[in-house]
Amino acid sequence: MIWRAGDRVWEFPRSPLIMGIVNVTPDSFSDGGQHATTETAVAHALALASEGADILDIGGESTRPGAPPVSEADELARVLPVIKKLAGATGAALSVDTQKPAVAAAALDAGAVIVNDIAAHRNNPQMWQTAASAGAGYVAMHMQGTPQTMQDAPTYDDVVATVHDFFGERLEATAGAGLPAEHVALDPGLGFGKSLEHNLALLGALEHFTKWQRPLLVGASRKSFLGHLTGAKVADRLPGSLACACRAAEAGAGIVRVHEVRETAHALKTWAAISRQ
Ligand code: 7PJ
Repeated sequence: MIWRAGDRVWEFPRSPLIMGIVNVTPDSFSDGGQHATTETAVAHALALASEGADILDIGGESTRPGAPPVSEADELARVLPVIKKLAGATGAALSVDTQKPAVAAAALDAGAVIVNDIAAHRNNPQMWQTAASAGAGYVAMHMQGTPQTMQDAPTYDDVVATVHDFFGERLEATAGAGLPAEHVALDPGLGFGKSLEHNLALLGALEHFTKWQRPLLVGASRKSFLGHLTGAKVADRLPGSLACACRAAEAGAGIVRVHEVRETAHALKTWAAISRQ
């Protein structure tokens, strides 16, 4: 199985690719906007790359529950300067975390090779066409509701079956928009319209989704369900995040999206050494 993203081609199975999170937002829940300026975001991104990030995921819109939407102009002003500075400055592949086709298009033009679309549930072929015409990689993430409302009372008859069927529908839709499956990665969207039980059920059932023969992206890093499990505040959720990264690796996930790259790389290296026994 391969994943194509611009000039990149990754082969799976392999130890999960590490996607390092670069927030360029003043209100991001987990780092309080400390990387809010272009310079600090670029420096943080380069540090993550040197710690072993294969991919840098650059986002200009906070998607924490209840966060206000950001205008296209503001989002572009946040992410584009960062992507422009990083293009050519790092060997890590650049990903743009956006729900807006225009932001995705500008980011791909500036050197990004992956569109990370947390709104993949919306029927917006424009996003898929944008990724297709750039030959980009595309992450289709499952979300119930919108970031404004998603955690109000998430309910499913069967969360695993729902996400599984969503993946199948999305693979059809993206192919229909001209984006071949080889460009698509699938993400259960932990925390996006999911209770603690839903997140645990999805993490426990990751193998189920390998049926689609596409890399799975798992983003558990620092999420609130880890706080609900352990009582840990956002800054103290690394242990839970690492447990999830190892679980993702065990299930054959292709990509883990994380805040702490160095620690994740060490945990996954250890996991890989054990799993070779
Ligand atoms: C995810 C994401 C995720 C993908 C965020 C946070 C919230 N993109 N963007 N998967 N989460 N693909 O980092 O806690 O889980 S923003």
